[in-house]
Amino acid sequence: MSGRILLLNGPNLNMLGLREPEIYGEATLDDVVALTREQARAHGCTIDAVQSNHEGDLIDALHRARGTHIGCVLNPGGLTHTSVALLDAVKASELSTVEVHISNPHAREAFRHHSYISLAARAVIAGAGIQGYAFAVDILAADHVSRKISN
Ligand code: DHK
Repeated sequence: MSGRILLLNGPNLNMLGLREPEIYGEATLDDVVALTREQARAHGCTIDAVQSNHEGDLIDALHRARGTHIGCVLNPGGLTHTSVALLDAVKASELSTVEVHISNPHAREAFRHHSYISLAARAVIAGAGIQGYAFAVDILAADHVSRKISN
């Protein structure tokens, strides 16, 4: 079951493994990409991985993936809680998007409890550590199979 999945990581996720390991763990962004690729491969899918600390780059990546990818695994980092523009880009991309958080934002500061992105998310996975990225791939791949069967 082939299909391209966009793996999009936002601000500060390039610092995984170094940054607040008691919250985000010791795995690096390379580990996240490798895990996500492995899970995608098990479903016959491929991953295009993008990380940026710049909102506009994330928006551009979503626009580029419109019509070419079966879905997006998105950890928007801090933009989760602030960015209407990123929400609009998720909608404009028409990509089925699974929002992933390594930590559980609901168990943290109040400003992390609201997500703009969730308004457009197919699903939200939070607090499962980096394994959440693999679960997100499972959801997108399963949806892709269902769509193929019903078409
Ligand atoms: C990552 C961040 O960088 C934070 O700004 C979010 C999210 C939580 C995570 O848990 O992956 O609040």
